[in-house]
Amino acid sequence: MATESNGSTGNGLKIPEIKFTKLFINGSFVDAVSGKTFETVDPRTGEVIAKIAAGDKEDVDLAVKAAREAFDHGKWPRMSGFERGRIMMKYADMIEQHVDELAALECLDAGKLFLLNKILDMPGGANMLRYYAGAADKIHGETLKMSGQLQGYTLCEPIGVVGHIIPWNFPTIMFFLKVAPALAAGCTMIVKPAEQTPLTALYYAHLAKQAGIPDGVLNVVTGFGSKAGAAITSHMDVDLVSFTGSTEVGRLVMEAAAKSNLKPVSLELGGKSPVIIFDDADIDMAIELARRAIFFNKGEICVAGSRVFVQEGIYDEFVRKIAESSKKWVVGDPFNPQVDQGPQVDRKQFEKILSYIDNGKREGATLLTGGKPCGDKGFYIEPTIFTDVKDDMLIAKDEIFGPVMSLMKFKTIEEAIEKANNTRYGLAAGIVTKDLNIANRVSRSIRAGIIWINCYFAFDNCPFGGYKMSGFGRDGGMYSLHKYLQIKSVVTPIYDSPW
Ligand code: TXE
Repeated sequence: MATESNGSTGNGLKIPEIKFTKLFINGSFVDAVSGKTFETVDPRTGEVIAKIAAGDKEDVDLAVKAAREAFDHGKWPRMSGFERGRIMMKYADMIEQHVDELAALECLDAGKLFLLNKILDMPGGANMLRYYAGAADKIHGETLKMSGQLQGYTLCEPIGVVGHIIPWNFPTIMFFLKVAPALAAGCTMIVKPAEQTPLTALYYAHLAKQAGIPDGVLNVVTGFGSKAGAAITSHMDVDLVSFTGSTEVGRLVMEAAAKSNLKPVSLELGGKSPVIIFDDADIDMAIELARRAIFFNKGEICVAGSRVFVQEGIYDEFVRKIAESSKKWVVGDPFNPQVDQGPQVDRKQFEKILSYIDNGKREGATLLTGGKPCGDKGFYIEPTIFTDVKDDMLIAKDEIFGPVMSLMKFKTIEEAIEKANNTRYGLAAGIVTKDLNIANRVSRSIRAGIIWINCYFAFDNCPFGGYKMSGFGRDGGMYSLHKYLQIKSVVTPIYDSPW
């Protein structure tokens, strides 16, 4: 495992210049009213990358004022959907024109693999803009069948000023998963990126202006959750909050919305997703799927397949082979294209994961591989697998959000379904089998927002979100567009109608 200092990237790539560090309000980059800043840190080294404006209530007030003005009197909600779509397409093209710089920024700030940022995250963000751009001129209501001499129809109107609060694990994907449908709907907005990863969000604010999105439509307020985030959720003039983050903060978001103006909220929270592997599975494919399901993005992914259930007939072979395979998973500098896993996002997350690993050992699970930090600096952790995990152990119950797999054995389909559902979460599940009937039966029985059969992390434009304490509301697909729309019924009498 090798890490490089903050000056180089471990692959000869230049560290990108940090161009944007201030709040983006009403089309301009500005300091926080308080003048305060916070540090964003390189997880490869723990060194400070840049000081970023620390937005607070006063800054959120200014951003909401700009967004309100842009919504109530500005062009964006009033222009044709076609024209909004055209600007969004241009915005998407601009992301691709800056893909190397953006991929490097996200690698530096979040410890995410440079190569995957470049081929997945940035193009993914651009394609979300294109997907919803294509929908912007197809938003319409319906004609209602009404009794008597009445005519009725519905209008789909943008919901208004939206607050998007996003996490650090997919700074680009989360940004556009929320911003793209809201833009298409004609909303105006304030985005609060996570304090760990503010860099690309500020760059996207700059590109939005270049693409022609009018001032005030897209504002970015960087800062801490308890300050800038809380100010958004309790604001009387924010019409909707779309949140992705922890279950604990999800509760606070709902509470603040209830105590202020009863704004609707959508919450995409944590997960503890099962991967269920049946005896008839192609074992090598199942091992590859299972290890990617948990180690991809260093396990910092809400739909990570953190509980792996393997049927007893192939269990021993599976354990032997996955132990070998996880040793070939390369941990190191995320700028290096040979590396599979970079550092955890920050010290807090790093320590949280290590304390769960200690807990697993204390509670009697067997450590099959990994279990330790690696390297002499930065927040790197070995890919870790526990066997002999019991349902009631903390490592089987809590979202660890790190490269830690809990491996468990099952006998029957019924047992697999029961164990898979034995969690307070319900975000995703994976099923590996060649038997169509098993696949269909299990997918209908698992209480989770997305089920992958013989694949994992396949999203495209699927709507996804939670059952149970994984939250509610859907991001992705046309469902998400409707989250940002209001339905208004319009009724008129028709005099002397023959009907
Ligand atoms: O999340 P927070 P954290 C889970 C994962 C992780 C744990 C803690 O298990 O280990 O949460 O991560 C903003 N009002 N997920 O502490 O705090 C915050 O600034 C309004 C799963 O980083 O929930 C950031 O922008 N906003 C998850 C965002 O909420 C507040 C992704 C998420 O941060 C706020 C991330 C407040 N009072 C973590 N407090 C997923 N579902 O993908 C914080 N925030």
